[in-house]
Amino acid sequence: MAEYKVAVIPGDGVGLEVISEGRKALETVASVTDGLSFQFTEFPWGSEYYRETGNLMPADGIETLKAFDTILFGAVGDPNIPDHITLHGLLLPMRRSFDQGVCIRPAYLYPGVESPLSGKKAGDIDMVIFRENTEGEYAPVGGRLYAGTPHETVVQTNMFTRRGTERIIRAAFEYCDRRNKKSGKKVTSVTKSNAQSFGMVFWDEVFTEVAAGFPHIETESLLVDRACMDLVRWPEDFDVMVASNLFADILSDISAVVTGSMGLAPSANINPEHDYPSLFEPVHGAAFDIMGKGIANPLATVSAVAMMLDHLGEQSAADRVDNAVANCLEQRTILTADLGGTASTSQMGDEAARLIREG
Ligand code: GGG
Repeated sequence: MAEYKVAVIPGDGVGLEVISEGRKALETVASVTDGLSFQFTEFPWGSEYYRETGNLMPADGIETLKAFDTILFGAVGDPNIPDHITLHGLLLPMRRSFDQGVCIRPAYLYPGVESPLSGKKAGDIDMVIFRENTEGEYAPVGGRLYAGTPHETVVQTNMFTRRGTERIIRAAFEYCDRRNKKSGKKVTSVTKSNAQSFGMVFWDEVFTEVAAGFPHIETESLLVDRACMDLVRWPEDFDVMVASNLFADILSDISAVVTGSMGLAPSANINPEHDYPSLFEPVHGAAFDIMGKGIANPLATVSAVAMMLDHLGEQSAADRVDNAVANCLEQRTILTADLGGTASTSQMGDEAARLIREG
C-alpha cells in the first residue's frame, strides 16, 4: 500500500483554478488503483500571503515541505507585484533548495488538437525539452551600484557548474535512450556559445564529453536563434533538446504553442537523487488575462500529475492519466476556449476525471 504525502501550492492567478483539477485527477486515479492513495496538505502561499505577511512563503516553508513526497504547484505572479519578487520569493527557492536541477517539458501534438503551423498532423511534433533548472541565467548572482545616478551599474552573472551542466545533459541523453523515438534518437543542445564565450563554450564541451558515452545517439548543437526558427519551421525534426535555464524556458513556450496551446504543457522539476521532493506544475503562469474567469485549460496540470505519478514509480496510474488527457482531446466534446470550446476549467477537469475512471 503506497500512501504519498502531497504538498499542494495553488499559488496565484489561474494556478488557483487549475490546481483543484490536478488534485481531482490524483484522487480519481487513486480511487481506481489498488494500494494507491494520497494525503494532501494545501499551503496558501503566494501573492495574497505576501500582501498579508511581506513574504511569499513562511521562513520555515522549505523545511516544512521536506516532509512531503512530492509537490503539486499551480502558478506564481500578480498584476500588482513585480514579477521578480513573486518568482524569486516562491518557485525559485523551491527549485534550488530541493536541488531540482532537471526540468522536463514534453510537447506532443495530440490527435484532435490543431497546431497553428499548417500541415502538421497528430504525432508529427513529439519532443521533450530538458531545462537546467537551478543555475545558468537564473542564478541570483549580481548586484546594482550607484542606483539612480549617471554611474548606475548593474551586473547579472550566468552561473554554470560542472555538476549542474553534466547532470542535465546526462539526464537528456539517458531519457532519449529510454524513450526510443521511432524516427531515431537525437539530442539537440542549444546555446549561444559564439557570444557567451565562457559559460556556453563550457556547456558545449560538457555536451561533447557526455555525448561520447552515447555513440548510438545522434547529436546536434544549435545556437538559440537558429533553434527558435527551426522549432517553428521544422518542429518534427526534434526529439530531445537540452538547454540552459533561460533558453529552455523560452524554447518550451514555443514548443507548447506549436503543439496547440500553452494550456497543454506540463513541467516536472526533478531532484534525480530523490533526496528532496520534486515539483510538478503547468508550464503556463498565472495568466492575468484570464484569471478569475474559470476558463483556464486544466490539462497541463493533469499531465503534470501524470509526470508526478511516473516519478513516484506509479507507472500504470501515470499511463491511465496520460490516456485520459489524450482521449479528452481526441473526442473534442468538452474543451476550454484555448482549444475552440466553451467548457469551464472544472467541466474539463470533470471530463478528464471521468476518462481516468473509465480507464
Ligand atoms: N506554473 C508556472 C509558473 O508559475 N510560471 C511562472 C514563471 O514565469 N515561471 C518562470 C519559470 O519557470 O522560469
